Amino acid sequence: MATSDFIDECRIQVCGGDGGRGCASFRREKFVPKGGPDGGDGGRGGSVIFEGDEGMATLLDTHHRKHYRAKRGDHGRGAQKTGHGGEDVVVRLPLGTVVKDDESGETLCEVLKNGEQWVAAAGGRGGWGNIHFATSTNRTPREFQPGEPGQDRWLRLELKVLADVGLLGFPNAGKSTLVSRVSAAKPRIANYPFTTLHPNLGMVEIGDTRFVMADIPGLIPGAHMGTGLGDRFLRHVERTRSLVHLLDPEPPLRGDESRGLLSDYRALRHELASYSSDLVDRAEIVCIAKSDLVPDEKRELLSEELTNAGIDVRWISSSSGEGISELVQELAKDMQSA
Ligand SMILES: Nc1nc2c(ncn2[C@@H]2O[C@H](COP(=O)(O)OP(=O)(O)OP(=O)(O)O)[C@@H](O)[C@H]2O)c(=O)[nH]1
Ligand SMILES: [Mg+2]
Repeated sequence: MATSDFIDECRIQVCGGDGGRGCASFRREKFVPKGGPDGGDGGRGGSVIFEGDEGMATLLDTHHRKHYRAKRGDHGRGAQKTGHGGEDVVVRLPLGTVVKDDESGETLCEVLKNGEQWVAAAGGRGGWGNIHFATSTNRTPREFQPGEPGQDRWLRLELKVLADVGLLGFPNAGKSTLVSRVSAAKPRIANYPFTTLHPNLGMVEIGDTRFVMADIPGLIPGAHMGTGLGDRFLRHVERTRSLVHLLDPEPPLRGDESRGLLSDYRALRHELASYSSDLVDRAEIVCIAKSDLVPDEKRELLSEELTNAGIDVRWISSSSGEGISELVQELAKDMQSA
């Protein structure tokens, strides 16, 4: 998917159709000069309906087309004919879409299942025809009701991809490389930060177990407040069951004083905690990536500040394969026990 095609936020207007007007008419029969009322009811306006579609991966469609209006109901007619209902408009959305009221920010619905429907804007009820207004004292009522207006509102759509495992790390830590190693996903990989600009999902299969791993763009300090769009990226790992945190040994190896494994780890945990208490409590596996680049004699030096701080780390390399199958097996075990 081209980067510009991945859209995970948009605002749209949804309007249900108005109900049709009720009818005021009287029966006409031979030899009956003044028949009773026979005006039918107006038809119901169509609704705008959201439907989950597992084949969609982005909010691109709703980003381009912002207004959805269902048809109005037909007016009632004589001879007790009810107007036809207006046609519904079905808007298909990717699974994982959160629907919020644009004004209040309140979450109204989460689209999680394929085919699941939700009424985004209800059509208005049709008005009553004059047959409903006949009484013992008024046998020739001329009253009828107008149709009710359809619901009209602005909604905010936010996509949170559905994945079991989320990959976290600073830019360039090797997240995309890992997902490409353990799944068939082919994300862009390059030796500079911010290569990944939108989440990539990879399906990992091991024995009978399958799970989805989400590679997100790299995070930097301030991510929870939106620095580097971090808050938008963190949203995509909110629904995961566990996290894999990749630490990049390259900066400390080349003597970059501003970056160390423990300080990187803490900086990222700080972002998680500031973003959501849920995320910081989620099960996580901490890995030092690119182990093939670290000479044996430097391993202990690099890992000991983490182990001294009580952080359980493992070494992995998407190049040599070290630690990869153990990691995948452990994640699979977590999935089975969940
Ligand atoms: N030697 C070695 N290089 C690796 C390994 N994993 C990743 N790399 C390299 O590290 C660089 C960054 O890899 P990416 O997978 O693009 O990193 P990322 O974390 O997805 O980066 P962003 O998308 O920018 O956040 C690339 O040049 C990779 O080839 C590894 O296990 N060993
Ligand atoms: Mg990447």
